[in-house]
Amino acid sequence: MELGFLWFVFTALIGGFATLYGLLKRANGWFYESRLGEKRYTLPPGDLGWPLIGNMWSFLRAFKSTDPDSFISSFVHRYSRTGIYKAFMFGSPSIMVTLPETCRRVLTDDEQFGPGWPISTCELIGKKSFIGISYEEHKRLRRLTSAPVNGHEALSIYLKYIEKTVISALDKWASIGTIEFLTELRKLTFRIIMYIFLSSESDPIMEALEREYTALNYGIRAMAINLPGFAYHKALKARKKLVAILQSVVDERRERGASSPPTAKKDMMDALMEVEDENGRKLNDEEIIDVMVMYLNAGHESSGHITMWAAVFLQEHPEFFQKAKAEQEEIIRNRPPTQTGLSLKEVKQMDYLSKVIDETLRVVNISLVVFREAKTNVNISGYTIPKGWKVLVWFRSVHMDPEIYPNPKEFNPSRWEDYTPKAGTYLPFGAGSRTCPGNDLAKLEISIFLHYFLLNYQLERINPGCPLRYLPHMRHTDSCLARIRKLPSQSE
Ligand code: HEM
Ligand SMILES: *[C@@H]1O[C@H](CO)[C@@H](O)[C@H](O)[C@H]1NC(C)=O
Ligand SMILES: CC(=O)N[C@H]1CO[C@H](CO)[C@@H](O)[C@@H]1O
Repeated sequence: MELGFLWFVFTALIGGFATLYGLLKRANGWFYESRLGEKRYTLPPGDLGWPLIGNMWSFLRAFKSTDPDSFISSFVHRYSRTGIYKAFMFGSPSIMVTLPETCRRVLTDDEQFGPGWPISTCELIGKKSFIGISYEEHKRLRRLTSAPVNGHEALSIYLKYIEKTVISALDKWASIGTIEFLTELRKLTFRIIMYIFLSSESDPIMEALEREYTALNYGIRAMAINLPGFAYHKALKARKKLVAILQSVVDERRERGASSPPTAKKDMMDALMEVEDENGRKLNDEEIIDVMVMYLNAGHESSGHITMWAAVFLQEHPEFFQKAKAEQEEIIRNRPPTQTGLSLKEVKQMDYLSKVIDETLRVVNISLVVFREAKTNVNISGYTIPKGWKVLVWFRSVHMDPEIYPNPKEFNPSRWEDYTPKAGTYLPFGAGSRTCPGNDLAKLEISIFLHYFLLNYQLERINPGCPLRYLPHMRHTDSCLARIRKLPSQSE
């Protein structure tokens, strides 16, 4: 009797918890889907996870593990290879697209999709940067700002500066001994982008700014918790400092304004301060600063990473290293005796090196995902993307798809020989109207670096813990210690 009652209470409790668990697990789905009416029945497969956190727990767990792709593969396993799934990410109901056709469709359709970065990211990058402004404004500012860094011809102006900076950095590292490789590379790429955008070469300013950017980037990849001690909080503080520094530059230029000779060299900051729209309106300080904050960040962070991985991959694959080096030696051999240093023409002849970089961009998958938002209800392959939902364009799954790239995790530049990727299957710089405007600059920088690295140096990774995986929060790769050794007597 007694026992029977206890047993009853026990099963009731278990049953209660199970029901509560089941209810909670579905609550998020019900909450966001029920308001869609009939459309809810044509949503792609997937699940919206738990209330408030959605699928973020499994996302973060996967990305802290050794197999980040387990996050997407769990969707593929549960719901089959539809390439389009519903989920709840970064605080919003979202649709994730993971196949070439769907990724490309979303990226190239400006009518139906606008930028959709999480509010926390906009707060850090800037509401008046490219991810926060209107379609027309974006188009105008993009035209203005991308010309100076787009196309190899425009870049020939910067080639000499990049070359000089690369040579002296490598030389310095070789004399120091052990360095934090990624940190040093970020400083190098930052110096280059500062020169192009701000004509600045002052070391103290550069180091201070670069430090703030490092904090900013940790914050972009962390949970948006604005409490002391958390990465996001530190990132907001870093942004404030960046804005203050850039504001002082704007102020100084406005003051100098009329007095400077019209022949003085103009950089990106000058261009932004001068531009007017069709109504004669100029950009205000906030707009100028947000665009600069964005460009200076986008313009060094990824390039630094890719350069590091390219060097590491080459060093770890002697056969590719030798092949790439032979190509660079050939370039030097064919050089007219009167020429000093690299020319743009030579960079264009670096066929094999270009494949090494393409392959690095594919494998390293640094830009894992970009965000859009549906402006209307969209029908993609028979599924509805509801108006207002986020769309996560998951490049990484495309680059790691074994049906497109056999043995995808293997670094193998030769896969690019006589191979042109089909539309949408290679997206390291995105696609459509928001394709990375710095893609040529990035490739140029990396090529120049690898040219001198291959010819004269060798890399030695020191701490065995230095991981080969890429984590969205990059502390681990930062501490990748390395030694750059100069090879005895080689041509410069
Ligand atoms: C290897 C290095 C780089 C990689 C992998 C990379 C990747 C990307 C990707 C995937 C996007 C598209 C984002 C989207 O669709 O929302 C993008 C946008 C952008 N990138 Fe890069 N990027 C690199 C280097 C650079 C450099 C050197 C610059 C500076 C000139 C730069 C400036 C930008 C800007 C301003 C945008 C925003 C464009 C827009 O929204 O219209 N990036 N980048
Ligand atoms: C999407 O478009 C296809 C082809 O036009 C159509 O057959 C399908 O019913 C549409 N689906 C939805 C959910 O609107
Ligand atoms: C260099 C690097 O981080 N590559 C990663 C890209 O994604 C694959 C698939 O998960 C990882 O295995 C690689 O380590």
